[in-house]
Amino acid sequence: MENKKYYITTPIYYPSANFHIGHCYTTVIADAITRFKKLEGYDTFFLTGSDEHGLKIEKKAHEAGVSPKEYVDEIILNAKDLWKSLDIEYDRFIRTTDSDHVETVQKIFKKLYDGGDIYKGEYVGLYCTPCESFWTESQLVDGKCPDCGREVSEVKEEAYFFKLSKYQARLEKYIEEHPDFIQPVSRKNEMLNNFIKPGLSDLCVSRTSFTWGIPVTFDSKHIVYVWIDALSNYISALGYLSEDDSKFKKYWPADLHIVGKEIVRFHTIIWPIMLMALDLPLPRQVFGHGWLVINGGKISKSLGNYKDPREYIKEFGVDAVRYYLLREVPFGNDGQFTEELMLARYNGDLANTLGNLVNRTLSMLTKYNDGIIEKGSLTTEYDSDLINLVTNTKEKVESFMEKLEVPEALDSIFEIFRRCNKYIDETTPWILAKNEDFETLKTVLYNLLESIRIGAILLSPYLPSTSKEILRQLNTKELDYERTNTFGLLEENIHINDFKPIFMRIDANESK
Ligand code: ME8
Repeated sequence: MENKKYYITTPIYYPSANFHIGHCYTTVIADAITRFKKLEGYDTFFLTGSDEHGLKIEKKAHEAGVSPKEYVDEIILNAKDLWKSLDIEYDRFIRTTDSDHVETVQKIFKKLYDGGDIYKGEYVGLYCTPCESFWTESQLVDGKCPDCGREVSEVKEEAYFFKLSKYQARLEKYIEEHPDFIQPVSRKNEMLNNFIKPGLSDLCVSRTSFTWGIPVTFDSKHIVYVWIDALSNYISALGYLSEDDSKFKKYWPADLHIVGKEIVRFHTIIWPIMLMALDLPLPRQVFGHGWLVINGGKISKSLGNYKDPREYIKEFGVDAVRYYLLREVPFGNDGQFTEELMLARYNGDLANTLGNLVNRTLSMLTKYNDGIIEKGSLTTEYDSDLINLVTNTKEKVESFMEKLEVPEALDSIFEIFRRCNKYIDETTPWILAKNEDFETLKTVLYNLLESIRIGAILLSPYLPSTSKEILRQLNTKELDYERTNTFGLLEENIHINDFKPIFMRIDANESK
């Protein structure tokens, strides 16, 4: 097979002991996309991690009476535990305190300085501490930070600047000529019209007012601005400018940076300009997704409208949480999160459509054919419609995934399960049994099981443990993704006797 590579990243998260379901969104999607690309035969690299420097962390550590490193070492475990509980399979969890990252950032800063793209000056500006962002007067909303609505304060300091202005025309041209670079298109227009075209000012990229950051090697009272530090993770993680840069050579440029909409600005202005200044190719795509919202507002710690995502996992199971995140939110737009919606998706799609189908079919196989899978010699008038739908699904899923339309991809797989349920109503196996039409009955059961097998393989990137469990219950060795457009590969004469319901209905009252 041709050596196809796929490099995908999430943002690196601020260390927190209070992750909410919104934080899980980017990571679950990135995980599903990675698993899907693997099925398609790509050599994938999936990067996530934590963004550990900055004044905010320094202050929190001080309040807790520990050093910033001790503080982050402790709470970083929370992220790793959360990703594990969500079945996230990353290739590297990078921490911006990792020594290889620190070294690379220092080399990047020096390289930009030596190349004349970073210069020394004096900064006077309005700074939002919680967001670690500088704003101009005109960007403020009612005199406050446009991102979080909090107070900004005037800061004056000797600082290094990065020549964003020098690259403005080049960036604008690049974005115009590469329509896929910023997606969805609404975000591309927003970046061009609201930020780039009005003019880019040089960016202040060092700080002297606090110390928790990466020191500038040639001027040690300065530390590197957190966003320069954080964005560099996408290449430092691969060994850029290090002794072993084989991963960098293999995987860069990134195929996809998935980020929340509020940080698209950093990823489509500062980051590409850093790469241009370093003479590196730009990522193929930055995708800005919407937020998970509760009653129209962002889920947030300060609003207190969130639960630890592990509580939902305990209640509904990991795949139910993954399913909700992947299915409910139109990619690119905001999506609602409520426990009622979660329960409705669980009972409707997972328990009724899928769980019940699998259990009912295996029970009928046990009852009507002693649990043995066999192809019958007679057919029904409904077979070809079912078979066509099932064998066309692989292509449909691939075309949705190509456009990152994950909910649509997942729904087209569930179309198989819905069609199977309809096929049961159409063929009425219990009547076939009563009439002793066993050859048709075997066909009907085989077609159902084969459709379920194909559906389960297609489901594996999204609901990995459910997929595995269904395939285990089917006792099949035919697991090849490439052949999921071929019907009839499920082995005959397999004996099935070890099965149990995969999703049990949950009563609304029980879930409280
Ligand atoms: O921004 N719905 O980190 P972060 C969907 N360290 N996504 C949400 C969300 C919600 N309710 N709440 C948060 C940072 N997110 C930086 C990134 S990258 C070089 C540095 C998403 O921990 C948010 O949009 O504040 C972002 O993509 C991610 O969680 C991390 O946010």
